[in-house]
Amino acid sequence: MLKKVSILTSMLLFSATSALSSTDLQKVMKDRGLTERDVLAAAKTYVPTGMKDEYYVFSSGGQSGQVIVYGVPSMRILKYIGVFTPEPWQGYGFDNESKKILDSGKIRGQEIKWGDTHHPNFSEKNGEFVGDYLFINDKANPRIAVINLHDFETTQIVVNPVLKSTHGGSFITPNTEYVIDACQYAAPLENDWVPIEAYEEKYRGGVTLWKFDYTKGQIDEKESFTLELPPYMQDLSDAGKGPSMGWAFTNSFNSEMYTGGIEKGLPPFEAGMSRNDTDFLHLYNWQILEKLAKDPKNTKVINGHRVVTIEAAVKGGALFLLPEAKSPHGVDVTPDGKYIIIGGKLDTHVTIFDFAKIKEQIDKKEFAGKDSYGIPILDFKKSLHGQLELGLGPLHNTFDEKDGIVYTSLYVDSQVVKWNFRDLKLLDRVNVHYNIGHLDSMEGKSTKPKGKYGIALNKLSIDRFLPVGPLHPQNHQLIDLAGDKMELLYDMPIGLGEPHDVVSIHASKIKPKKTYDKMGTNSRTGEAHEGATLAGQERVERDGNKVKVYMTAVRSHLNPEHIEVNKGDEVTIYITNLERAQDETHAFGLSGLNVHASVEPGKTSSVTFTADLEGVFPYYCTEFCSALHLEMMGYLKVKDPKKQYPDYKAAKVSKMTPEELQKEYNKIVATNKATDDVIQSVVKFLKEKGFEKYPEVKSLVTDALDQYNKIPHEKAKADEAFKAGDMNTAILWENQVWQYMVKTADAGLRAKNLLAKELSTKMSEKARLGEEAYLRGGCNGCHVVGQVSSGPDITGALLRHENGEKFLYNFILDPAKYYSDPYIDAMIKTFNLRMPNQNMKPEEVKNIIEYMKWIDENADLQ
Ligand code: RUQ
Ligand code: CUA
Repeated sequence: MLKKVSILTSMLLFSATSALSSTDLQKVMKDRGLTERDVLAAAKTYVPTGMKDEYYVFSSGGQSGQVIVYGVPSMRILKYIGVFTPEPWQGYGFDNESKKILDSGKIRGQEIKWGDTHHPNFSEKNGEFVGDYLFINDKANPRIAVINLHDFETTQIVVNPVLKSTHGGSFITPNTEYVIDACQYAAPLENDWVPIEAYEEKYRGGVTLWKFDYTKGQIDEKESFTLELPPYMQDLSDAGKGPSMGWAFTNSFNSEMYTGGIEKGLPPFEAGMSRNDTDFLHLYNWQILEKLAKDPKNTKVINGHRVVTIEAAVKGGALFLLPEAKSPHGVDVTPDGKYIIIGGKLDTHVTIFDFAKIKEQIDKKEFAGKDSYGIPILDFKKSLHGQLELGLGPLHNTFDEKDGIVYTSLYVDSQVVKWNFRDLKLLDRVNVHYNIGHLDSMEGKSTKPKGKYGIALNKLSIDRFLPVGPLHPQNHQLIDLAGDKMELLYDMPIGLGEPHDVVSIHASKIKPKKTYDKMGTNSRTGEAHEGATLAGQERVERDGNKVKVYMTAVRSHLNPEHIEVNKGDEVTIYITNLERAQDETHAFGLSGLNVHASVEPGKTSSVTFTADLEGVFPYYCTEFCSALHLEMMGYLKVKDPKKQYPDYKAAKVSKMTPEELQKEYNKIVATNKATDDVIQSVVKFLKEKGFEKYPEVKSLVTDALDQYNKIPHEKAKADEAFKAGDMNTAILWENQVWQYMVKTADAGLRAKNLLAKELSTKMSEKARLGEEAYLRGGCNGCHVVGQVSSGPDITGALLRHENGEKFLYNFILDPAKYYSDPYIDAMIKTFNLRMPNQNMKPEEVKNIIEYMKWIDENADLQ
């Protein structure tokens, strides 16, 4: 028995197409065991084919050292960006340009092959997100990376010169002045050996303030500096804004300065570090520190890097401590910059500090005391806005568009709690699965949060997905934040590392390039590549044992196709992708030599290797770029100059009689003529419709013409061979002419379709449903739009009969009734076929007629 159609289901159905009956939906629900709530959640997250998501989410890829990009609400993964580790698809870590970036992430000369990416953050203006750059930190190997969001490529990695591990990064000041990266595990700032007994004296924490040059899109290492801090094990950070602009906040979890020693029978770190009731929030003013850092009196230079001493920072009024509940974790400044919310792993409360109260104590120099390093300690009670009991293990916070609303993750309770940070009222809670760390609402960490959707980053997924062995994926859950009550919508397994944190941004704020505008761009620098090679400039240059190959890639060949080098040569291959059409990526893979590069349209990539093995190594384009992609290949031949090789005759083509050759020649010449006719008709269409006004169409046409303009050159070679009586060579060159024609036609037809799409009138909803019904009914089996096939062309069909609309309506509903109508009878005789009854519903037929009207409207675009 089917369940009674409830109001919700019938509402859903009411707005659905007439073709979808209530029984269809109910049957699916029943077969798949879905509740109404499930169906509603699906409707909220489903993004139909061809439609796009509203938000981008950038997630850290955890130990993969990458960044994962996905869309909300669909949770569809869009890209993995190679950051701290090689990513073969993108050639990241394989081509010279990206190797240079990865090499700058070496630590004391040591190559690091993994990362522990933690906190991604966008560039900001007035605390609002700007989709120009993304920053991300590596906790394990203290590094910060800059990703350019105009092509989603990593363009810089900097290594922290003094801290040995960092966690509180990468947090951005409101106008992207600085990227903040705070220490995690205290260690000597120098690279020396220091016994643990000297912990208080010699081990140090710190916060590095990386200066960002916005126009260059680069961290300026020389202008960057570190604030020395006590070895309190600093943790997360956040930058002040509005009234707290200029300040930044970092908490810590080892005010005890406990040093562990489980192997010596001492209580472990965890026992000693959670002994005190309070730890310290560090408050520091980067605007003052920036000035202090300019005076050598205030700094010591360690490993070539300026470190502002604790003493100088205290003296300059730039550093304070504030007790916070023991073992805190997240610290988040509210969007208005007025409050600072602290989560405590071992506390059931969140603590909310009022910045105005903090500032008052600082201004009046009223302190509760000093720590053993001389840093003034502010009064806990006097700084407090309030505390609120939320549940077990509050960690992180994210904000809503509605004033005062904040969402907090509860690690131990596996919940998200909604509350108000102004009046400290608890509003709602929802269970998540399981053990949530960070969470994010849309643009929730900016000064203008959008709320709407939330993402829970759950550390454990336990039983939520098909099992894949003892190492489980993590679970990102999508939560609907739009209403008063939070609703869990969707589970997404993340099978790549432990993603710690995400940031989200409205899709309209990210404007990536579709291709590189300047042919021969070095994508990592954005400048012209030294090895940029245009069509006709392909060559091999040799200088001693250094061989440079200037190669181009265009559908569907690499040029050159044969490279001969000697054993021991150092070979550099520059590959330029000459395409201008978007998504026409080529790639260069060399078998057996660990060489790979991805070359997007307009880009030049280079690879360098020593040819120390003799042999024949095929290379090919690794992206399925075109019908003749498999033919996009070549050979690298490495010869040992010390060896003698036998002589071989060039491969002979099969022995054909002169008559057979002539026949083949005639055939290919005729094919070329026919193909050229198609090309000319496309060209005529494009010109008549003014293709130049549409940039994307224009770039396709430029690509097509590039291919077409190669034809006379090859044709001349064919004609010359023909004249000389070398039929075989003439046929080969005619075939190459055909190759260029096919590619011209391919790009030309794509341009034509794109232009037709640009110019065609918008389809009404009814016409769209009509097209659906037309395809579903299999009408396209006999009728082709714009062409007579096994049935008449449907273009103009409405005009071919008096009172055509009404006539067709009745005819489609019951064709047999009209078989003897003189017009239909004539059609039946012409096509020797009768149109069968497709059992269409009246509504569907009406829609099909709307679709046919749309076809007629756009008939000149066919
Ligand atoms: S931290 S799960 Cu490494 Cu951002 Cu709190
Ligand atoms: Cu180019 Cu495959």
